[in-house]
Amino acid sequence: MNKEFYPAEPFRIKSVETVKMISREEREQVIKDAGYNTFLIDSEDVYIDLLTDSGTNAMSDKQWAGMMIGDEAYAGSKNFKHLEATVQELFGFKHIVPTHQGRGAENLLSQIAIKPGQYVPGNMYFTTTRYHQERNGGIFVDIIRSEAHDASIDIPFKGDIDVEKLKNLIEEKGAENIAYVCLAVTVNLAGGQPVSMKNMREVRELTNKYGISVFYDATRCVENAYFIKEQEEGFADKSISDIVLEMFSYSDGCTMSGKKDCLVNIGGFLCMNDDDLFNDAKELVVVYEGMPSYGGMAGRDMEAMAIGLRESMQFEYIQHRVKQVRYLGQKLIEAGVPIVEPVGGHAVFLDARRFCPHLSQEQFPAQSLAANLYVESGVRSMERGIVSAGRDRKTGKNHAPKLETVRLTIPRRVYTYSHMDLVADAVIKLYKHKEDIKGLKFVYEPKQLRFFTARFEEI
Ligand code: PM9
Repeated sequence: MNKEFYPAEPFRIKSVETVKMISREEREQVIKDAGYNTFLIDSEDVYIDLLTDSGTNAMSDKQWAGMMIGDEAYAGSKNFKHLEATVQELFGFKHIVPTHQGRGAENLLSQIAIKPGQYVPGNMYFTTTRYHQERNGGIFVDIIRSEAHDASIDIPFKGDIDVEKLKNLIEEKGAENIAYVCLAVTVNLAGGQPVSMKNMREVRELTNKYGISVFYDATRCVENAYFIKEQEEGFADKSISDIVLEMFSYSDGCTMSGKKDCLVNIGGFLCMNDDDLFNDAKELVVVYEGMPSYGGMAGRDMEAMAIGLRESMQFEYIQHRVKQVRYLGQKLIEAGVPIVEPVGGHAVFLDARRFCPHLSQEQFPAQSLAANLYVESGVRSMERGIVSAGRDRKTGKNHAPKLETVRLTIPRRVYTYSHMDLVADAVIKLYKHKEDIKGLKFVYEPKQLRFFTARFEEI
């Protein structure tokens, strides 16, 4: 193992959940019954669940205590006031509109800020984000730096926007035809790659010149802030919350899936500074989510979110979080397993192109690799490649992303380094007989966000 310092868990365990491993024969049956889609496996049949870091967080004793002071009034909940004040203080935005989760916020923002035919440039797509942009007539354009599409290039801040690409797009299409810039911190599908503060400043400077808004996808903003503190010059002595505040000062608002960096199991919100946009969002939130003082969340959920967001900014927590993920990645790198480098904030991404060179992308190598890892070890992961990318709305052709990956996503405060060792051993074992991994074909392909419920069989 390399010399990097891996801190012990900065918490002790107060409540436990027993997990069990079913037999290999049972796992073979389970994956067949699930149509080779790890989303369709029952949680009880999973040993270590690395499907996602979304809503899988362990809450603290203080958050659980907060749940008991939920104010479940239909309107004007005091927990909303607490959440609102916390987000205003930590993110610096004027307005907050609560939603049931991140995609609820994406739905609202896309409806109020995109006119049909307008472009929405972003640093790589995210599934639900692009879905709502396109559903509202937006045209997504990927303007992430080119290196982000190459799994093996190990450089810091691989999530940065290519400012030249953004400038060219604005000049070619005209500023009035850009709805807003969508800047994700960190970039999930690039491997959880962070964006530098320098890049955020540059994007702000450029968009200010043209009068274009910038909305962040803030889902993993605290993880992004940790990378800035660790790797960007001038930030080593700054607190995580000061860095987060500066990050958002270069934007006009954000969408947030609270299920990640807010350390809760459900919830989200939309933020903005503009009063008119806030009014539009409030008019719409009652249609899709609920009153502007709960937006699909219970009072107790909002209380837990307010407490969790503050906890997430503690240095000891976020340092352990990012380094635990890095520990798993480092073990795989040292064993020669191909992964997306550098290791990002929330997950280790196996590079299925190099893991399964005997399969073409049309044979869904990442989908099959995830299914095989489950059979091998009871570890559940997720495909993030051609299946997740879906089809082009106009041409009906498959998007074929350069990154064809399997994501080993680490839930927050849930697993220990021993679990990481177990996962690494399972992946390394599978890599030794990777030629046995067969290709897949669709037997059921949903029209929307197909990766969630698609079914496959072996070729
Ligand atoms: N991310 C994830 O597992 C859960 C849904 S896809 C399996 O990574 C970003 C960057 C996300 C994200 C969800 C959402 C949507 C927006 N942006 O799931 O609706 O990673 O709360 O958030 C998932 P919600």
